[in-house]
Amino acid sequence: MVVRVCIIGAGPSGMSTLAMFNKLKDQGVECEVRCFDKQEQPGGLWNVTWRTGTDEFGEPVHCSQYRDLFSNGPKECLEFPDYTFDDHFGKPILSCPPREVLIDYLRGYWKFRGVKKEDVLTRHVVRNVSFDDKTATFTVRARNLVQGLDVEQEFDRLIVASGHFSVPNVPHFEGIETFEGRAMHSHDFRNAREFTGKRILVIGSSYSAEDITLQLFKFGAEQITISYRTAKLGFKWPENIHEVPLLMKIEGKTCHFKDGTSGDYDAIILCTGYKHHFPFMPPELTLQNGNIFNLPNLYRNVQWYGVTEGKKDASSRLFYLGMEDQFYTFTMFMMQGLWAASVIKGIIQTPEREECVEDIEKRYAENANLTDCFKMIDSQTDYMKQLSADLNYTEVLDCGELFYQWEQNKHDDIITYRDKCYKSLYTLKDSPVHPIPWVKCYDDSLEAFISA
Ligand code: NA7
Repeated sequence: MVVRVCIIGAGPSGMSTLAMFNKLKDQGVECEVRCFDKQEQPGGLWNVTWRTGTDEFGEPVHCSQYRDLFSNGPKECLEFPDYTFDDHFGKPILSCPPREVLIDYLRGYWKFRGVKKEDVLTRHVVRNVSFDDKTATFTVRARNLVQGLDVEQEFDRLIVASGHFSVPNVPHFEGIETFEGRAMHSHDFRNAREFTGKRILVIGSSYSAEDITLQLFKFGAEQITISYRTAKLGFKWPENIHEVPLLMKIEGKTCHFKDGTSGDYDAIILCTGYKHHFPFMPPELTLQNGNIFNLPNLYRNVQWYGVTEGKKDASSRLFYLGMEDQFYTFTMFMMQGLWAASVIKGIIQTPEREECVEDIEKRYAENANLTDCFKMIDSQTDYMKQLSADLNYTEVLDCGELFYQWEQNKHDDIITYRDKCYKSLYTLKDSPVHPIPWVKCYDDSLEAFISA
């Protein structure tokens, strides 16, 4: 019997899973894999567009990236053991490359693993999924956006890999309706040049707030204030950047903060994160959580068990990929894809439900201990080791030390941390140094970066 597998989403997670099904093609049960994606080409968030709001088909724009985005972590922390950056580019490249370099590398990896264009039905948006308890099958209905027609197909397994950094979390602040400037979410941020010479209020204190602040600084914003809810980012900022407690109220152009201070701004950028959002899934099979490391209802953060209120099982046949908060990225998605493919093909066995549920609950409770970035790094490193152990995977994937170095470099100097070099786990070579420091590097093209 051939197992029919559906993957929703052709970003780094979905494409890695296709790659891993290829890798395992001669092992275990035969599978027929179909992947749907609403965008014009695979790549998920790594496809950038100028569009915001809705796309040319009236669908919500997936993109949350922007022009001039350079990796905010070393490429050595996301390098595939079986296909290094040196393999792809034919020479050593710098540690924090721009977006185009990273998507080019991903494309190279997918090709290396034999994923073909026709493996993904692009411009197909999944509208509805239902699960039949009796037959343990999923019915997936997708709209062919180009032809305006629906396709419906039955599957034995479902892998949801549609991402969770695409649907913005947009809190309300008193007076924002009458703010006399531009108010927007980071999801719609495309080009820092729009803010040159302006006074900007950034709300939030995580990666989007940090990187958008740096982009604004690089492109000459006059003044940037970062307003945090829980904790400061705490870097040594240049003098025109400072951090204040949470925004309480807006009057005209004036923003009032929790510590009693206030200031006038030309724009407010909400860097307040994203939502798990799967409108095509039945509610009882829908993952709903904030951006945390150990997710509820998912064994190994991947295989669904309907444990929490209102949820139900899907005969262990439903998988979510790439839905946790992340230090590890491409390699973690690859390992999750390998894990899911190995379970589906019967190459590895998972424990009985009771043991899986116990493990999910234990890991979920551990979120409370993840109180600083080093604990988070250690926890996700342990998770990678756990996946490796399940799969008997012997390549080294432990980037704990690299992440520690990276955190240290950021805290030493947030403006220059991207100019540092890191050693590849696989080639054991240090990356070269960029001839132009990141803060002065205005050409983010692949060509410019590779020839630098
Ligand atoms: P994150 O990492 O999920 O962070 C969301 C931030 O938004 C975090 O600092 C939150 O503060 C803040 N937040 C959320 N709701 C509010 C309200 N109501 N008021 C003030 N602040 C709020 O999302 P990012 O977009 O920064 O990063 C997403 C991914 O993009 C990241 O993993 C990288 O891979 C790139 P809190 O700390 O919870 O108080």
